Amino acid sequence: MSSLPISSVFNDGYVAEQYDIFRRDPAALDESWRQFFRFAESIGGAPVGDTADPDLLRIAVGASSLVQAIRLYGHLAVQIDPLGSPAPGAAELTPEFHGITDADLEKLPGIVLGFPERATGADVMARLREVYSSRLGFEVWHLSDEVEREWFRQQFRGGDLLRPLDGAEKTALLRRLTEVDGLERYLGRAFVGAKRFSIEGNDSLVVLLDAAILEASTAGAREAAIAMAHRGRLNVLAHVMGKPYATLFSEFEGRYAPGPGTGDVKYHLGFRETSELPNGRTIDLTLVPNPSHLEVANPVLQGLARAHQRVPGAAPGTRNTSDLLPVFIHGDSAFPGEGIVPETINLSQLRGYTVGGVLHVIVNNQVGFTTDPIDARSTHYASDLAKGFEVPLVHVSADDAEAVVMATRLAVAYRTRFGKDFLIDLVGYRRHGHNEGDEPTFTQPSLYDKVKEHPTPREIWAKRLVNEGIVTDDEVKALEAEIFKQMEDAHAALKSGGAPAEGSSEATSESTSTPAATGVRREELLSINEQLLAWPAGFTPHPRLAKQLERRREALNADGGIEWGHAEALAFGSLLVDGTAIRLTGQDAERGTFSHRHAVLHDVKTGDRHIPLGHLPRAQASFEVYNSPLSEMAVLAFEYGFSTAASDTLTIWEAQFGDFVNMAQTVIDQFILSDRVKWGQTSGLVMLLPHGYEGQGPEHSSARLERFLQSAAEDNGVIVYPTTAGQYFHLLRRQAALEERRPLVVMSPKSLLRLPAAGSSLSELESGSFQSVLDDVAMRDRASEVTRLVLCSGKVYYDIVKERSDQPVAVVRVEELYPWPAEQLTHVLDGYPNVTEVVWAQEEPKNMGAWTYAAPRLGAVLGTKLPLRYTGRPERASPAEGSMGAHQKEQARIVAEALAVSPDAEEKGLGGKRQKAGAK
Ligand SMILES: Cc1ncc(C[n+]2csc(CCOP(=O)(O)OP(=O)(O)O)c2C)c(N)n1
Repeated sequence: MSSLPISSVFNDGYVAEQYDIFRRDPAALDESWRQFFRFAESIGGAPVGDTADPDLLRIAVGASSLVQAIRLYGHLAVQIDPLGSPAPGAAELTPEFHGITDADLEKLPGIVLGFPERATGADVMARLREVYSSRLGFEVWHLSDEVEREWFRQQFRGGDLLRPLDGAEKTALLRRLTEVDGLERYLGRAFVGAKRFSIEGNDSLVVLLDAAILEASTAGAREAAIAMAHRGRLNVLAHVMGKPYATLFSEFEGRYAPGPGTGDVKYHLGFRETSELPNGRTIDLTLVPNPSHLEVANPVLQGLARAHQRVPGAAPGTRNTSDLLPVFIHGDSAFPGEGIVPETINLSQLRGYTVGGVLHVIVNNQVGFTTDPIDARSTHYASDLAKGFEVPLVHVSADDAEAVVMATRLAVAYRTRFGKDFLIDLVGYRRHGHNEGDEPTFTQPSLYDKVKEHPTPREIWAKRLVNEGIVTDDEVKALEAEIFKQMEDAHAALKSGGAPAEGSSEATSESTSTPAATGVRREELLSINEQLLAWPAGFTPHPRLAKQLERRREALNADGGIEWGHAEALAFGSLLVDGTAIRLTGQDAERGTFSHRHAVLHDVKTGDRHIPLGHLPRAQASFEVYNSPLSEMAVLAFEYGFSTAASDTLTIWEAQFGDFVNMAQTVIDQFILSDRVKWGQTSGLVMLLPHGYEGQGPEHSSARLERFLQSAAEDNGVIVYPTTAGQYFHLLRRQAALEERRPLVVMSPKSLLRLPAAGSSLSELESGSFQSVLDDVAMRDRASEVTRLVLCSGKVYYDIVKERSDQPVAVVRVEELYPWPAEQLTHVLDGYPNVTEVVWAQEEPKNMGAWTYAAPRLGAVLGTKLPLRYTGRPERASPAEGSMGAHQKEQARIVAEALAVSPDAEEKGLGGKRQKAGAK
């Protein structure tokens, strides 16, 4: 039955017509109109015209706006805080605000408001308040898709997702809460004062995760993956992930150092386990390791999830998003505070990044370390920023474990149905200080007065079940004792020698720089080149671009004709044919910031896209390329996460300019360059960081090579500054072939992209391998004449050799800076027996670039035989000059000094003729 359109009461003319019909032939109208007019007459008036009953209009309009108000603002009246601070409420939630009374509502038939199943307006309001203002606070009407809003309307009208728990579920919940609470109390007693970042106060987080995993599994998921910070992590590890109590206890005793290197604290460690669920299915569970830096593990997990959701053998980008449920667990201070949060949520619906929706949980304990919400955020709820991304939300008290399950069912069902994010704001409290050694009453005395008096979630739930007659007090106590005993037994067994084995504390340090044969047969390269230039019939690329790309045909025949972008395309093509998948992302990565790549072509007539590397006839793996959103931290973390899970894929992230990579410094420090020694995790991620001094100013010159070199240790990555297209070709192919995966940091060029001297020939791609040191071929025949050796890395090489006339100066390039190629350098140096001075030349300032890293290492190579000088920019606070004129002057000086060291430069240099090589 269609319901009466309430808007019609504003439209006198239309209502008059309907009323006319009603008076002539009531059967001609549908039931809602009939009820409306009957009601109107019953209260003694006509609904329209001169005789329209103003009271009727007042009640109908008022009631209908009250309905809307309850839907919209009902969440403000939910008692969400378990510690009892009152819900703010809203004037709009009262009938009086809308000019009506409870008595008016008693008179109004429910059907007038579109609720034929409710007798009166008062019944309608009671029902709405039960849904919107009792246990769950919903915020969903900000969604712009009406299908989604309608779905929520259906659920709220009585959908099964919001059903209460049955008896068995209730007792299972009691056991769970007893385990959660029991573990914290056991740890607190057995390891007094040890940090555990207890879950207490938000115990139902474990209940939430149980429910989410079960619901996702029932909907077909075979995996669930969780990213979370410290709070409650040990409890999640033990109870959701199934990490044995004994392992946990042994970590508390400091007896277990997992991983191959220096390890990490116990509340950062990841875990993987296959779990059997009450629905009879099994599910693979992953808790990703996280660093202290809050919220950064989330985009890492999103990348991992994306990798796990791939469908082997299917078209590029094909994923089964229902296969894996990703869960991000946030803190209530961190969520609104850390910029990585919106950066990550912004990935949610992007084609290169979507994982079919993330379940977000804010573990809202209403305090961040010692900071109150009033100082932590400018919004009412901790979750508010998610609304801007159209994420539906539910606020729920962590004390109401049953409501937590309802919220979770709704969340997982929404994700399953729409493939989008959902957020649960789980509002609890923190029973202890930030950690268990902290005294919370120093800073939150009155809050902790309340906490002290407040029963635990387990006690609340047990009391309810006792009241409902589901369990007895004795059974509650017996359960508690049984669970405590399990922990005692596990601990006793550990003490009596059953400890898990100690992990090794040595990181392996095999060098990754062994040259691999990475050449590709000439015929293969010719064929790939041809295939990349074969656009589909009817496809019209931009004419200028077509011409530019077609030059790649002749380029293969020209000496040094293969430019950087071309070499990259051939490396990618050959890898795809070999069976290595490729994923390339970055800001404007499809075209390439410097317009050198054009991995995606656009039909100038239709706008259609064509990705030549995605259509190689003999490709055995997929090629994916995406322009990223304007982010560095979230997207780099995403690619890192992807790369950890997709070992069959060459995963590449390209920075717009290398300078901007420092926005992602956390990801580099906490994950990319330290994961192996902390967590035994490996990644073969490639970072392309455009670097080089071309006079573009302080923020378009430097990818901060020095920072990567400073972090280089324990074989934790490879750092290169290649100078030819061929070197880049071999480098990419070597990276794909590594058995022991390591991240690869590439100072990649801007001006070399099209510099003829940096181009390579087909023969260079056909054979050979990446060379960590490039000798000066031009001086090979005159090696014995050479008295001065200039060592450098990267683009400055070309600036120097351009100015060299017939001076007896050899310019040798260190192409791989880490691992440091000591042997190769020694070998090259041995070829110049008459060298009397060695210069390290760089265009970066002295406190930046490779100098401080290279100097002591070169010293070791040179020994005391040869002096080592520095030429480059002096120490600077900012990487480069702002004006082109100043840049050119500096650049010319550096080149001149490199070729003929002036007495003045000697003074500035680190090494002088009289100093020992490599000193300082
Ligand atoms: C990026 C970052 N900044 C600061 C910290 C230090 N820190 C650790 S926990 C914490 C409070 C977090 O509060 P909240 O998000 O509410 O989580 P809770 O600890 O209350 O569960 C702070 C400031 C950190 N770990 N990471």
